[in-house]
Amino acid sequence: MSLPKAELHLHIEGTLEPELAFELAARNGVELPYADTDTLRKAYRFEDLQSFLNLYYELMAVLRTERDFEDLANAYLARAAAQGVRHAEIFFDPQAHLARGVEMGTVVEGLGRALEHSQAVHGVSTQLIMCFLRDESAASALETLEAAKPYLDRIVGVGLDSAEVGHPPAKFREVYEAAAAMGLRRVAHAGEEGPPEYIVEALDVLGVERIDHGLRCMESPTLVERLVRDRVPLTLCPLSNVRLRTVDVLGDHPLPAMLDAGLMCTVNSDDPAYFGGYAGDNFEAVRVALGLGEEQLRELARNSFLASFLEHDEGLRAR
Ligand code: ES4
Ligand code: ZN
Repeated sequence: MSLPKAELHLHIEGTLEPELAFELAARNGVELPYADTDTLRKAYRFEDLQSFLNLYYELMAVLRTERDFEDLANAYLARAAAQGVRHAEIFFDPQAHLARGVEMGTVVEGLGRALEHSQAVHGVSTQLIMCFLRDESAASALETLEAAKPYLDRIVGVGLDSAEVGHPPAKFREVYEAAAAMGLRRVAHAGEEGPPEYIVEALDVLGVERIDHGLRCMESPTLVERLVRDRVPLTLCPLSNVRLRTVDVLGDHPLPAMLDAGLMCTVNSDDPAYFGGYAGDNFEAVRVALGLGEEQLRELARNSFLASFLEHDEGLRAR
């Protein structure tokens, strides 16, 4: 599906395909506990968010050098471009790398090398969003923000990801206040596995401009009303929801009901190497499984540019 679109919910570490994982493992002398790419791909069966995160963090062991991060981002951008992505706001998880002794500079400079030439090479404009791991402490998030200071010219905003339940947004009030004071934009995962109250907290306490996932807002009519009134964008990831069993089958996904309710929905790929598809694959999957028409698909694509952090005139150009 090559409708021009922006991708607003994409974890760069979640674009690590098995083939590249083995290539980087060999290059870095890292031993992977899987015989080959087929065996690894067979491990991509998840019970819930945590069972996915375990593998996601395990495979990061192969990412060690600037060149690794550059190769990872280039591979993603080529695939995204082929599926109509014109602009990508890319999440990365520095704490997961710092914990392995990989410095902030290695990650940001490596990704930056790919992103710098992305417009010319792939026809995709890009921005970086640094995520805090919500199952780590607020103090660790603050240290991470501090470590990012030399690289702020390359980072448009902050996000919040990893295991949601038991880690409400309010835990990160201070670090989000600091990020806002530094001129960073704010988003957060909320309402993926966590309750609607986490969405409210992300808006009220963290001051986020978009909600990543936000699926469970549908359990609260008053929250839906607020999200519609304030045009708060939701970055939905349909194939991710099925793979992580938030939704039983794609045909049961609430996207059509969400559009009917007037919510500002976008469709994104989350961790495409793990969940069975890139941005265009997600568009195509919802078109087929949910019977979305041309007008709804165009609305989703238009929303993606409107909800992006591009300036209005840049957004029109990317489209
Ligand atoms: C994630 Cl799907 C999802 N949810 C929360 N945190 C994540 N990190 C990478 N993918
Ligand atoms: Zn995500």
